[in-house]
Amino acid sequence: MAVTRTFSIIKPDATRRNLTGAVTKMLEEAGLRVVASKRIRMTEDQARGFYEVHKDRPFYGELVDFMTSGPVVVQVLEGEDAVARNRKIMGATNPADAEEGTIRKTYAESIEANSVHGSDSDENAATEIAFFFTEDEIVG
Ligand code: IDP
Ligand code: MG
Repeated sequence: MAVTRTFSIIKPDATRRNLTGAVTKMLEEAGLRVVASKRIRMTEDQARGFYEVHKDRPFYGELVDFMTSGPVVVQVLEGEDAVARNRKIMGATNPADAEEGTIRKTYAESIEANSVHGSDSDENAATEIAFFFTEDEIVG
């Protein structure tokens, strides 16, 4: 299997509860390596742009409010089959449906405040990484 990259966000519900390290530890223990990381406060424009694919969903406005409600940690993760590996350790979108041992089962507060974002394809990972990082900020 090829070593690839994915994009992750530790969301405001997790940073508020001081879970940046705890979440990162679960990512690392799942075989992912943090090759870029920064703590930012997303602007409304950034959140709207990042979640553009969801603009027609009923929760879009609330999601933008949530993602700008506190600091987030944006990360590039590297590992074998990184997109699928990250989605597996994240767990289902709704923590009520997430498997035991996943980040969302362990830490998420709700379907919205679900602690982490992870890209859902290699193509989207590349787009999302480029949204927040320049190539020189990624050190493998
Ligand atoms: P994902 O994060 O598991 O890929 P998506 O369907 O891409 O899930 O949704 C993006 C984000 O939008 C979710 O992580 C969650 O924060 C929020 N979200 C998804 N569905 C709902 C909902 O039904 N109500 C409120 N927020 C939602
Ligand atoms: Mg998604």
